[in-house]
This record gives sequence, structure tokens and C-alpha cells, in this order.
Amino acid sequence: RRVILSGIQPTGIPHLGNYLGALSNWVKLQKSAGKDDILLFTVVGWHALTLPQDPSTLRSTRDDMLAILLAIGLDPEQSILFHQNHVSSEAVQCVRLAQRSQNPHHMELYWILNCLTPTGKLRRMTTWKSRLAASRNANSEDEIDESLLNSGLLTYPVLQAADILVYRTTHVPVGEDQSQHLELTRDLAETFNRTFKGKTPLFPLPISIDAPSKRILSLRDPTSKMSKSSPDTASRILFTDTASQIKSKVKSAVTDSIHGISYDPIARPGTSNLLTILAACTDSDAPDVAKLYECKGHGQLKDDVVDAIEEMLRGPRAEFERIKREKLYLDDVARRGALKAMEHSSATIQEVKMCMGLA
Ligand code: AQP
Repeated sequence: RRVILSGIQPTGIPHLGNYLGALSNWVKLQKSAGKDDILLFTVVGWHALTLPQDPSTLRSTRDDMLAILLAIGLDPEQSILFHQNHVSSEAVQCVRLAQRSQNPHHMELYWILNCLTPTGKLRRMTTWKSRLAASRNANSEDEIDESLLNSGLLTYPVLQAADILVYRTTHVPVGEDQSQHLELTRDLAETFNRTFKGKTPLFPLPISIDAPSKRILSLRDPTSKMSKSSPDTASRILFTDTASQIKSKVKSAVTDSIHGISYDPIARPGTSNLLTILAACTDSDAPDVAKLYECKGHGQLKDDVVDAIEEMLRGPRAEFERIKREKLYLDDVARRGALKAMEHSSATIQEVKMCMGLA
């Protein structure tokens, strides 16, 4: 039986990169899941706190993110949809009523795993190194000053490991950018199993489900990825963008002045990014799409990219607008999801505590 888990931070409305690189794969996984598979998709509010968040914005973005998961076709009857932080607070209230144990599961396991993680290993994470580099650029000093960064940024890969292991997840759909974190998760699972020997190893070593890697780049700076937190709003297409917003952002996307269209991510990152987007929207391969445009110009390519994105997003966008007004329904989905998730995580936490002498 496969236990599959993935999550998204409620740090803003998801963009085309989140959709093509992650969310659309979750829907495919749901469609192809066997009847014994357990699928868990979570809005990871704890992770969002590694960067400053405005509380009222965070509250509404968390709701929006759940509405988006429903709007794209994730079905709460087939997949467990939940807020990561509910498994440690709101759901506890329900569980208390049901006279079941109360456990802040993700956070408890996070602390336990933190205590098994050498800090040197976390400092070698490429995500940490790029945060350090970004902080150095922002301060334009040669010395890298770690003291400017909060410790959550250093240790959040351990929280990801806890998210995965607390459900004894066996398969994780991750992109290339997350493979180092999954490796850490496997190391921690192995360390735990070795250190606290039970009759059988407590944690499976989760493997990645190869999600076809569709890294979508910024429309303004195609050397960096499209991101929710980039200050330049024209750099990303949001899930909620209207047809005219999509058009103006794609039309102003940075490309190059080379004649004709070809797929060459190194020499032509902007043009190749548009081809990647067009290919992903139409379920084809970017190099194949490029051949169709060999003799065409950037104007034609951009027009077709605009049409393909609008065609793909129109339905889910309308569905999101409808679902987001149904606050009671959203709360109910979140509550039921958290309870179902806790059924799995509470058994893990109890066994972990038994193994460690904490029960
Ligand atoms: N540009 C991208 N192309 C393809 N996939 C992407 N993902 C993110 N950006 C791209 C994938 O989306 C999933 C959820 O991401 P997340 O919100 O949990 O965190 P993130 O990777 O940090 O995404 P953002 O948009 O860059 O958010 P901020 O700016 O808040 O940090 C992940 O599977 C991720 O790989």
C-alpha cells in the first residue's frame, strides 16, 4: 500500500509554476491511485512562518489555498485534504470531544527529529545556502551574516521530514529542488530506526514519485524560478489572474532578440520558459513544440501561450471563485481532513514515544 503526501505553503495565491510543477500532478495522482493508496495533501501553515506573514492575510490565504485544491479537482472523499496546523490545534478540539488522545503531531515529531539532526547537515542544504546568499546580496556585504536569518529557515527541512514521516509516508511527489530534503528525511528515518530499535523499523524510507519536472521560471528574470514571494508581480501568472492580466504579463515576458524560435534553456532561457509553459499546458514536450515555431516569431509564440494558459485556467478559476464563498463547506472539509489525518499520525506518535521512553 502506498501512502503519498505532498504540501503547499499558504504564502500567496499559487502561480503557474506551483500549478504545473506540483498541483496538477496531485490531481493526476488522485486519478491514477489504487484503492488501497492513501493520499494526503496539506496546506503547510507552519512552514509559511519562516518568512514574515501578516496574520489576517495568512488567515485568508490559507482558506484560499484549500479552495484552490478543491477547485483544481482534488476530492475530499478520495484524498485527505487538511491544514498542517490543524493537526495540532483546531482538530484537537474535535478529537477531545471524541475522547481521543490529543497530539500536536507534526510539531512533536519535528522537535524529536530536530534532536537527531546534526546542524552541519542543515547548513549544507542548498536551500539554506541560497537564503544566505540572498541575505548577503540584500545587505551587499561580503561577510555572510547568519544572525540575520531566523532558525526556522535552517530547520524547516526537518519539519518537512516530520510532515512526511508522521504519516509513515512511502511515496512523495517532489520536484528536483526538493530531492535533498527527501534525502534528509530518509536519513532521519534511518537514524531513528537504528537508534530506537523496535520489533520492526518504525519508519519506511520514503521514495520520490518522479513528477515530470516542469520548473517554471520568472517571466521577468528567466534565470530564477517563478515564485509567490518575488516582489515583481509581473514575474508570475497567478491562478486567479484574469485573461487580460495573463495577456499583459505574457506579452511583457523577457525573451531574446534571436531570430526564430528554438528550445535552448541555457542560451535562450526566456524563450525556452515560454515553450515549457506552452508544452505543459498542452501536455506535450517543449522541444517538440519548439519545432512547430521554428519559422515563427516571439509574437506568435506569446499569443499562443496566452491562449493555452487561459484555456487551462478558465474552468478551475471559476470553480475557485464559487468555492471560496462557501466558508462553511471549506471549514467542514478542513475539519474532516484534519481528523482523518490524525487517525494516521496519532498511531505513529504513540509508537515513537513508546520507542523513546516518552510514553
Ligand atoms: N517555479 C516553479 N516551477 C515548478 N514548480 C514550482 N514549485 C514552486 N515554484 C515552482 C512547486 O510548488 C510546490 C509548492 O511550493 P511551496 O509553496 O510549498 O513552496 P516554494 O517551492 O517555496 O514555492 P514558491 O512559489 O517559491 O513560494 P515562496 O515564494 O513562498 O517560497 C512545491 O512542490 C514546489 O516544488
